Amino acid sequence: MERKWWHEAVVYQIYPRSFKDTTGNGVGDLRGIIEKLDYLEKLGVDVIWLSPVYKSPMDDNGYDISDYRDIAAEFGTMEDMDELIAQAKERGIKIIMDLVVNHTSDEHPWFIEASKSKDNPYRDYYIWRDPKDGGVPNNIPSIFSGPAWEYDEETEQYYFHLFSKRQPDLNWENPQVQKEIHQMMNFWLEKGIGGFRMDVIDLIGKEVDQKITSNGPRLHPLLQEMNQATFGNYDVLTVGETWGATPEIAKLYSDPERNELSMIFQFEHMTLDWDDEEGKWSPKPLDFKKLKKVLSKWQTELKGQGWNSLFWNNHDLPRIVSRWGNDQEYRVESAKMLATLLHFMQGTPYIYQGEEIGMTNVKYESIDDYNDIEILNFYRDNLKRGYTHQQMMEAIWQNGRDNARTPIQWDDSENAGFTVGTPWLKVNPNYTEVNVQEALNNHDSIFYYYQKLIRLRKENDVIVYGDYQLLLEDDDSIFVYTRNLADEQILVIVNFFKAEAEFILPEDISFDNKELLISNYEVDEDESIDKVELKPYEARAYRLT
Ligand code: TEU
Repeated sequence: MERKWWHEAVVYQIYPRSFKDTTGNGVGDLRGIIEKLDYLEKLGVDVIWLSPVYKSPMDDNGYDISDYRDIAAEFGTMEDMDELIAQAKERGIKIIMDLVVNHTSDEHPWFIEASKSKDNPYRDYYIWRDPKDGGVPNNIPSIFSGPAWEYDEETEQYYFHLFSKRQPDLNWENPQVQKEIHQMMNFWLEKGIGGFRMDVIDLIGKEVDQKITSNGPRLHPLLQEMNQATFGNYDVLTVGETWGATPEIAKLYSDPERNELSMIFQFEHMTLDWDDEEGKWSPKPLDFKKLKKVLSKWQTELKGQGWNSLFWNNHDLPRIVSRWGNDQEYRVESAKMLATLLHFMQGTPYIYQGEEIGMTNVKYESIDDYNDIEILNFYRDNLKRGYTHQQMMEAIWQNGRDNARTPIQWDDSENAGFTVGTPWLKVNPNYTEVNVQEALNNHDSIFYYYQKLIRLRKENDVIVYGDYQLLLEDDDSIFVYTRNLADEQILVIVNFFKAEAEFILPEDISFDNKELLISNYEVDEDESIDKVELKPYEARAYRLT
């Protein structure tokens, strides 16, 4: 496979609303990001994925766009955006934009026009259907609760929305829609951005009358056309968000021969502790062996025919240290363990803001302290269905999206140094202990551990290109794998749990020399690894030659 710059890159996701406020309005902004570029350069990342900053009524915090070519006033101006791109470039950092084109905001001029009448030239930019038997055209549900259809009194038809009713789905069967989106993408590419993260891109080939929403028949042709008309003409990174992808589907997107995307985000490992039917609001315990199996399957299946993205977190998911680590006694050790496990795998690693200092989930008592539309809709609808407040709060504490969206904890001053005003979402009360300033002052911090992982990837081709092999598949508590390239081998050993565990070196691993690359406890370099007693959440990586 031809080598690409993004094979070797590490990406950092910024959720701008929660990153750094410079105006005192309680909302993070572009100037706040510019101010923190030196921090990101120090961490060593190559790319920033910027969650949406476009003009938006913020029904879904920017994933509802009313003008793709303008910046939301609360985030700044287009001049700020241009400066961010330029200043990042000076530090060798590329900016990738969030491309949200499954839907727009209901305040987008296209939708305002489309709603005016059945024969408006923009009507067909969206998906409209007549009522059926006096009700919804069919029973497709919205991902944010309730039906995916909203009735428009004025024109006596329903329009389709897979997310909130203020996020009407675009009609991708309309060539005019395709053309407008392609032009908009080129507008951004011409500014010199590093690529796109493509929001719910697996939904654009939908056929609503067939009740097909994801992976529809038109999806891959649409992406190939998009590639040709836009980013295929640039050397950029494209990553599609695709919740239902299997490795087979992933190859359709990311096999270089097919000219679609660089890679996708797959979520198979991220839903292992969700109920098969009820989903995230009904969590179940993680099956650790299944996690090993799933991650390893993705490693081996895409080899040579696609490319993985590696992530534990994003703005929709709970904080990994609270989810599968230990956010109390072993917060630092377990955060480093999880980082080790992921960063030695093959693929492009994504770090979500705050992950590099081990930020944790929050537990607010009152529903009024939450902001996310998904949380609020779930709460409202399930209260009606007879669930108790306590039941729902437990689910929200565990899997609510606001866990990831609390403001970044910069220091131990009021509001964690995020804003001098009132933050739009409450700051996690642990900011006096967990914050960037503390991390930068402490050489054993999670921050410096991530910095080292990033550096190791830059210095060792085997981490980027080596073959992956899972070892000790049936072990209940440790995750062990190797990466191999020519005569080099990396051995990663991780105890996933709090209880101590024993590692015994498999017989087929042989070497003359070993070098400890990184570990989250003090380790004697000369210690034999034939048999190791692993401490709680202990992680080590060796280079064997
Ligand atoms: O997420 C897609 C999506 O399906 C999520 O809403 C997900 O289902 C849910 O959070 C997990 O239960 C993308 C964006 O990442 C998300 O922030 C947006 O709200 C959504 O699309 C709509 O644009």
